[in-house]
Amino acid sequence: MATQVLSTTLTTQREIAQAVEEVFASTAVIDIHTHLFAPRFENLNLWGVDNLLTYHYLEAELFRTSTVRPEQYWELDRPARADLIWKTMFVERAPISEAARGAVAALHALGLDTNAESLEPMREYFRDLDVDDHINRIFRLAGVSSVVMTNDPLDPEELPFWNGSHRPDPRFQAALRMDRILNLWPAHHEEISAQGYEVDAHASGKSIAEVRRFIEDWMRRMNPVYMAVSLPDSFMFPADDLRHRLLEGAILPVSKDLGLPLALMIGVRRQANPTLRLAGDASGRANLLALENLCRDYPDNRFLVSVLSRENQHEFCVYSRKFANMMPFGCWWFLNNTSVVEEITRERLEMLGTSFIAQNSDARVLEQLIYKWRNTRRTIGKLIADQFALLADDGRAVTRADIQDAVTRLFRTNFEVRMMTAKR
Ligand code: RAT
Ligand code: ZN
Repeated sequence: MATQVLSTTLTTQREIAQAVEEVFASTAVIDIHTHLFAPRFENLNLWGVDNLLTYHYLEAELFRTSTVRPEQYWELDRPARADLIWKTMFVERAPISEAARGAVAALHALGLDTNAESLEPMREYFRDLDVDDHINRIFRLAGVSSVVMTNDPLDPEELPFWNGSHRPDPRFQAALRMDRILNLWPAHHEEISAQGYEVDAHASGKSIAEVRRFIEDWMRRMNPVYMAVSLPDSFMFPADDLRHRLLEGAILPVSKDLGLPLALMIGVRRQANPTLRLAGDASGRANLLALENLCRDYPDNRFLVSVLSRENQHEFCVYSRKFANMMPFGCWWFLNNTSVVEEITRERLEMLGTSFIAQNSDARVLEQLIYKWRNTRRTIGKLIADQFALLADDGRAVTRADIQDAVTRLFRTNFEVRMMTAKR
C-alpha cells in the first residue's frame, strides 16, 4: 500500500469505518490459542462437516433442543450425531445461536448449500479434499497466518506424535499445556513416572525437581511458544496446596528462566454436568487477587491471561493497567459471543488502548476459523472504528497508518513481539 494512502487523513466516520474494514481484510492474524492440530497429528487434526457439527458448543445446545438424552447421543457414531444435530438445529428450526450461525457461515464460505436437508453432498465435498491444500485455503479464507495448538505432554492420544523426528509446520505452533499436571496431579502423576521421572502422589521428595526436568525436556521436544494452564474459579495463589508447590517450585522458575510466557486461563468449572462430556464445563467468577499476587511477586515472569467470567472483566482490566508483565488475551469460550465481545473489548480499548491481544479463536475444527475470525473482524472492527471516530472528533488527525498500527498490535505484534522476543 502506498505511503501516501497510509498517511492520508481520514475525516468522516464513514471513511474511518471503511479504512478499518480494509485494514482488517488485509491483515492476517496470529491465532494464539486453538485446539487445532497440524496434519502430522493425523486423526487429531479435525476438519469436515461431521466434526464441525459435533462441536461441543453445538452439542450443549442440542440437549436443550432435542429430547435425546446424552447417554443415547453418545451411543451414536459421529456421522449419526452430526445428522441429528443438523436435523434438529438446522433443518427443523433456524440456527440463530452464535455457534449454530457459525457453522452456517463456515459451510457457506466453502460454497456449500446450508439449506440442504441431508449432509451427504457436504460429506462428498470434504471426501475429495487434499488436507494440506484445504488447510491453506481455510487459513486464507479466515485471514489467519498461523495458529497455536494446545499440546498436552500427558495426553495419550497426542504422545505418539511427539516421538521421533518431525518437521515443524510453521502454520501450527505448539503450546505446552499443563492442566493434567497442575489440576489433576493425583490421577496423572503416574504418567509422569511412566515417562521416566521420579514423582510421587504427594509431590514430595524429588518430585518438584523432577517435574521441572520433565517440563524442560518437553520444552526441547515441543519448542512451544508459551506454557499454559486453565484454572478453576477457586484458583488462589499463594495457597496451601499442591498446585502452588508445583507452580512455585517448577513452572514459574522454568517460565522465567526460558523467557517463555505462562498462559493462565482462569475461571472454568470443569464438569458441572459430566453427562455432557466436553460440553459439561461451566464458568465461575474467580478471585483475581491470585493474579495480583502472581504478577506482583513474579515481576520477571510474563503472563498471558484470559478470564472466563464476565463478572471478572472490569477488575481484570484494572489489573492489566497495573502489571506490564501481564498480557490480557481474547474473549474466551462463553465470552466469545457478539454481545459480550463487544462489551469487554470496548472497555479494554478504553482502558488499555492497543496493549492487549484482542482475540483468539479457540477453534477445535479447522473450518471454525472462518466464522470465528469473521465474527471477530465484524464485531471488533466496529469498536476500533468507533474509537478512531471519537479521536478524530476530539481533534487528532487519523490516518490509515494509525489504524493499521492498532490492528497489527491487537492481532499480531502484542503476541509476536511483546510476548515472544525474550524467548531463547
Ligand atoms: O473453548 C473450548 O473449546 C473449551 O472446551 C476449552 O477447551 C477451553 O478453551 C480450554 O482451552 O480449556
Ligand atoms: Zn481452549
